[in-house]
Amino acid sequence: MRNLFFVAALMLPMLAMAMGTTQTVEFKVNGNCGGCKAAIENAAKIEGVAKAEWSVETKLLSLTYCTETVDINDVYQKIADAGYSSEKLEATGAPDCGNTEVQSNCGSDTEKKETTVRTNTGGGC
Ligand SMILES: [Cu+2]
Repeated sequence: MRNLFFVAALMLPMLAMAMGTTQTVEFKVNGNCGGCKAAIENAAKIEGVAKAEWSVETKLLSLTYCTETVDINDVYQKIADAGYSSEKLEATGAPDCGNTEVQSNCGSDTEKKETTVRTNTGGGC
């Protein structure tokens, strides 16, 4: 019984490592309106992403994801595919945010301002 406990205690950290950790990063995505917000967040929410929140004011996307299941480059790609440039990747098409009035401005801001990427290591995932 004691042996079993010892093995379990030894296995737990290994298991946590294999399962990856939860990380939160912040990076700039060029959007303009509430429709952009929905489109960006929707594009960023691939499998393994726990939370994607984009701010109209700061243009920063806060992304919480599992390092084991998510390749962050896939998220950049999805956002670019949706028509939005990020500081990592240029948009591949025009955004469809549903806001026809400001659509000409949405996603077209190509200013590439490097922003601080904050990384918090959370629990296992
Ligand atoms: Cu928009």
